[in-house]
Amino acid sequence: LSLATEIAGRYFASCLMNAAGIRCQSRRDLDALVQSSAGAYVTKSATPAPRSGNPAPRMATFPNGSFNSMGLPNNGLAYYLDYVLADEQKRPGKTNFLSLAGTSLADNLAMLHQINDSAYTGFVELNLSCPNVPGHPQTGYDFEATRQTLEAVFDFYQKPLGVKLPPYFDLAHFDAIAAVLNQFPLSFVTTINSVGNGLLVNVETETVVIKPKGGFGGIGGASVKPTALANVRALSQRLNPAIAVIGVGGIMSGKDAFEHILCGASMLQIGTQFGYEGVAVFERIAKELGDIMLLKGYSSIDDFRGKLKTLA
Ligand code: RRO
Repeated sequence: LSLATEIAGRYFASCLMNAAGIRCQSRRDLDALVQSSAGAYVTKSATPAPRSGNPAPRMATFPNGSFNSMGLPNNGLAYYLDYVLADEQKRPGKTNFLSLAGTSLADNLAMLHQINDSAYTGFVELNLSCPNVPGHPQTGYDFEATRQTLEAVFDFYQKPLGVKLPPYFDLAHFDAIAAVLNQFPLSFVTTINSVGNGLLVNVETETVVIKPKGGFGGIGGASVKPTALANVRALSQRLNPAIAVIGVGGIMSGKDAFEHILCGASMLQIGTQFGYEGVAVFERIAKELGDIMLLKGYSSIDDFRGKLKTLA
């Protein structure tokens, strides 16, 4: 039985990894991921210079999920690029993901030039979906801005790159974003980022629960799984088969992982539950997913990936 997968010709011994943003900001966090049974890691979304992010409190949990308005705190591109370059020296042939989230097209292009000119051989996950930087709408909800971004990127960028998308909620929007993405040589899309701009209310204090943006924040965890599955499925059905779909959203168990793969995911990212459980989550979910596959007689994820059936 194997949980191995492949994206853009790169092999991964496990299809489980972290989701950008959770426990991947510091070298210490990344070292723990390297030591774990995750098939790869992704670094916290980087901007050209370090950022401290939004004022605290900026994160909360609720019974069925997580809630954040971190505001892109990160140690700057040089920190993460140094880390992945050193890791590629130590472990040649292992592919990981460098996440970028410039707050302007110019910032994204400047970072991609730096990476293009470096020795880095891994993947870039270009985040077009941060919901939490005041005054910066999510690029992924603007189809023309997304097209212009990718046009400018692929005009010079030579290494494997994918995009992190916000959740879409209308079939017309799935058609529109897929039509844009299919025009470019993307290696993958990662779907979904947080369900943006939700609101939690504290009845006792009659207040919001986080400080930034008047209390609005991105929702993750169990409550977003149906939205995540719909996005994985709808994009898998519409994208050129050379573009792998990475599923993220509400994966807390092997059963959730199995559902994402049935909907078409080639790799699975774990965010909220990784935050709660730490690196032990990768072994637990691998075991649970393996047990389901064994019961069903599947020996690899390709045996059932994308094979979700509809009702007659
Ligand atoms: O740092 C954040 O506030 C953040 C980012 Br960049 C993102 O892409 N998704 C999210 O939920 N939070």
